[in-house]
Parts: sequence; structure tokens; C-alpha cells
Amino acid sequence: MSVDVDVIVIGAGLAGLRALYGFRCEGHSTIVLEASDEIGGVWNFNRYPGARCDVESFDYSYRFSEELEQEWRWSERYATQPEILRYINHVADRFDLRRDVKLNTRVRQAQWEEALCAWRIDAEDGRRWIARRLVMAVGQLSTPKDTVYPGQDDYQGRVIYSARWPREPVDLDGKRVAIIGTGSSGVQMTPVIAEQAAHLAVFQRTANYSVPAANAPVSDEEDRAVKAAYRERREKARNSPSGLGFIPDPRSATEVDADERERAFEAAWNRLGFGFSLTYKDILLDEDANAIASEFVCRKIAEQVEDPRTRDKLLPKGFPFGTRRPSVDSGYFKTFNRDNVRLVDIRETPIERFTETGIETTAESMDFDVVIYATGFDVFTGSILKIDLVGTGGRTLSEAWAGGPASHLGIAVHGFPNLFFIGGPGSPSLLSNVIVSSEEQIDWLEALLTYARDHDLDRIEATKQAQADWVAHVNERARETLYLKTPSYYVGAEMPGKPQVFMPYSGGVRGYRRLLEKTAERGYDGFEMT
Ligand code: N01
Repeated sequence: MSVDVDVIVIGAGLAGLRALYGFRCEGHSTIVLEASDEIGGVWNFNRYPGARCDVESFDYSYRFSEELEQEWRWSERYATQPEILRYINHVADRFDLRRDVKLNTRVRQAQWEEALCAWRIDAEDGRRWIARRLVMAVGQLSTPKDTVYPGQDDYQGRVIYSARWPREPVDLDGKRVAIIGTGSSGVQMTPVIAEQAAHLAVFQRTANYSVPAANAPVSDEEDRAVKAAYRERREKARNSPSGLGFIPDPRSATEVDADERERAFEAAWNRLGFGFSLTYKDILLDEDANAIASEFVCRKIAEQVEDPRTRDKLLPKGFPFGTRRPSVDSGYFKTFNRDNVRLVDIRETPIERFTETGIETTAESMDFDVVIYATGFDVFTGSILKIDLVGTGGRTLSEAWAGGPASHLGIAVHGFPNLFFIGGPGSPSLLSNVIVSSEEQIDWLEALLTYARDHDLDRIEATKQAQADWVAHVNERARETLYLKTPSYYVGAEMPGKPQVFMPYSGGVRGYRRLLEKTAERGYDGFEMT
């Protein structure tokens, strides 16, 4: 066995393609392995009606090429899934990335070969590669939950999972449709499907907070204005806690005069989408500040819903705003004012089973032509641990992470030399504009790999101590926030049996980048390189 390639990246989504571009520019031969027959990652799979990004298009895009950002013309403030997929394909063509992407290649196992100081990577179909470095760019929301209710096999209608939406058009016109799940996916598809279906029932287990997207077409004037100052916009994003470019008001929400605060919330509600939670610095940190914001959001939700019973059910209860990821919606709550839409509270009347013709709850039986699962994902670790990753001494990553994911900087794991993660647990990831934090990590990794090559360092491994310190730091920062107050996918509560640990890094995109920079300045301390 001999080494075939410098770097193998797993996953041809936004992160994997960007990594390919960056590593190639630095002269590291790179191959991307992708399970699907198309590039695009989540934007290839989540083709459900209404799917769009909840980060503004100008910010949910690569910053690595000024030409690219000047050339590309976004049509809407929040781009739809087809537009984002077109963008990703444009980037792949524009930078000639496809020649190094191997589609239809599902990796089964990757094993560290100490004698070669390299990874042996095996695809399910028997193909094999030996790579000096292995980079996981498999996404955080890419392993959908296989939710199955009893009796589903007997159901004669159609079952569709939002994250595996068919490529051919699904005709919902005049159909009786059920949506199970009211996270971002359910919230986005509900208003669109309500327009098509004869009847729509939305099965809600937990009411979530949602703020309006305030979507709009991008005018030529706005496009010109953004492009004229794009560098400053990018720097603002990189230097903001969220990667969205919002710098919160540095005062506590509790200190501000009530009228002034109401005006600030109102302005943020009408324009900022996801940035609403950053109106004041402590909305996600302090219970009193959060209670004020939560009250405002509940008031706004209530104003949109006519029926008092439905209104009450749609109001989030028992957890602070933002501690489960809020949705950003386009008319979700008003949709429940339509005659053809109803909300089914499955905490009150749980689903018992599927029947041949529909769904039976503890209260009633309902008939549906189509049932859509929008029940979410095995978040952060699902797609990583699906691959059998075997490190030093034959220890698997599943074993190493049995108590929850541990890493140094969210990038490397002790016992797994030359293995690196993008957007993984222990990094800002889903608490940030993930494209911004991923580009930071990729820039840093490029520099690390180049440094190692230039210094003849074949083996890069996070030290045990550095990893323990990083895990302690991640937990310490999490304890400063309200995230630990709520069972959510941030803490592994979305899957039964998953270790309950806080997974992303809550110290912010800017703070995280500074720590990466300091590590590099100190000659990559925390890594043993030989
Ligand atoms: O998944 P979710 P999602 N029976 O986990 C319910 C990103 N995203 O696909 O909360 C019945 O948020 C579950 O109920 P509960 C974004 O980061 C972004 O919607 O567990 N219901 C919940 O209501 C987002 O946060 C965009 O009680 C069940 C829902 O299903 C993340 O992806 C668009 C159930 C799952 O919500 C995930 O969003 C879409 C069961 N057995 C997604 N199991 C953008 O805009 C779960 N539920 C970029």
C-alpha cells in the first residue's frame, strides 16, 4: 500500500467543496468523496416546498473569491434551495472542482495505518484510497431521523421525509396532507403546502419560537450597494459573534427603557430574522433579559393567530427563546387562520399508529393522501459516526465519543492523527452562520497542512491535555449561556440514548477565530507534530 493523495475530504457540500478549493490552491492533492450522485450536501437533499436559507444570501455565500461574490446575483434576500444549489454548482464549475469529486462514493470505514502514517479509506463498493490526511465535511444536519410510527407499513398513502425529498415534482394539489414536526423544516413548508393541499394537518409536539424572515427580492440598487462594500460586510460578519454581522446592543435588555426596547425589538422583528436574538447582548445569556424577549415574541405570535385555542397551542412554553434553534418563517402562524389548515397537538393527543388510510391519535382517526416527516436529524455526530473511523490502537471514534464528542478546537481528536473536522462538535458550527465559521476553519487547516508539509511533519495529533482543556472551555462558555436550560439538539436531546452534552462552541465566531490564530502563532501548541 502506498499513499495515493495528500488529502481526502468526505462530503461535497459547501464545506467540502471549499476545502477542496483551498487545499488545492496550497498544492495539496485532494479528492472529495461524496455519497450522493450530486454535489451540494444538505441543499441537494432538502428539496421540500418552501426550503430556503434563514441567513441572508449575501452572507450565506463564500467569501474566498471577490470575483465570485461580484459575479453572482442573488435574487432574494433569503435564497431558496434551488438557487443555493445553482450557486454551489456554479462554484464547482467556475473553479473546476468537479474533476476531484468522486460522486456515488459512500465511505464505509476509515482506518489509521500507523506504518504508513496515513488513512486507509474504504468505500462501500470496495474502492480504496490511502490519504495522508482525512477531513470530515459531512455536515451537522445530514443524517435524517428515521421516524417510524407503528402501522406505517400498512398505510396505503405516500410517506415522504423532508430531508430526502424526491427530485421529481410531488403533486400535492388537492391532496389531504399531514406534516409531522414543527422545527425549521416544518415551519418553512407549512405555508407553501397549505396553498396547494385540499387539507393540511400539522402535527406539533413542541411549539417553537419563530421570527419573520422579512424576505424580499434583491433590487439592483441593493445588489450594487452590497457589492460596493462587500469586503467590509465580510469583515463585519467575521468579527461578529454569530457570523451574521450583527453586533448586539452592548446593554442588557433589562437596563433599557421599556419604550426604547419595544422600538428596538419592533425594528429587529421586522428586519433581522435570525438576528432578532442579538438585539441585546444578553438575550441568550440572562434569564430576565430573555424573558423580556420571549414575551415580545409570544405577543407577536399571538397577534397573528385568530382562533384562541390554536393560538394558545402555537405559543412556545417552558423554555427560553433561542435555546432551541428558533425558526425564521414566511407566514407560518397566519397559515393556521386558513380554513383548510389545522393544528394537531400531539402532546395532548399523541399519535398512536398509522392506519391504512391515515393517522390515528388518542382522540381521532384522520385520512391522508400524503404524510410528510419533518422530524429532524441525528445532529452533529450522526453523519460522522455512521462511518467506522478507527484510530490508533484500533480504537473507534464511537468508542472515544461514547460519553459525547471531545476534540481539540472542534478540529482534531486525540488518538486520531491527521483527521480533521469542519463544522463539527466543539466548533461554532450550528450556533453561527456556518459558512463563515467553516471558511475560518478551512483557512486555518490549509495553513496547518502547509506548515506541516514545509517542516516535514507527517503526523499531527491533538494532545490529550489540549483536548481536555478545550472540552472544559466549551463547557465553561456554555454555562455562561441559557442553552443548558432546554433539552435541544445542542445538548443531544433529539435522539434517545445520545450522550447529553453541549456540542457546539458558544464562544462566538470572532472569539473562536482568535483562538485558532493564537494556536497557529504559538506553532500549533496543543498538537504533537512529528
Ligand atoms: O428539525 P428539528 P428540522 N413525532 O429537529 C418533531 C436547520 N434547518 O429539520 O421538538 C413527532 O428542528 C420535533 O418535536 P420535538 C436548522 O438548523 C435550516 O425542522 O422533538 N414529532 C420538532 O418539532 C434547524 O434547526 C433551515 O418535540 C417529532 C421537529 O419534529 C435544523 O435544520 C431549514 C418526532 C424536528 O425539528 C433542523 O430543522 C430547515 C416524532 N417522533 C432546517 N421527532 C434553513 O432555513 C421529532 N419531532 C436554513
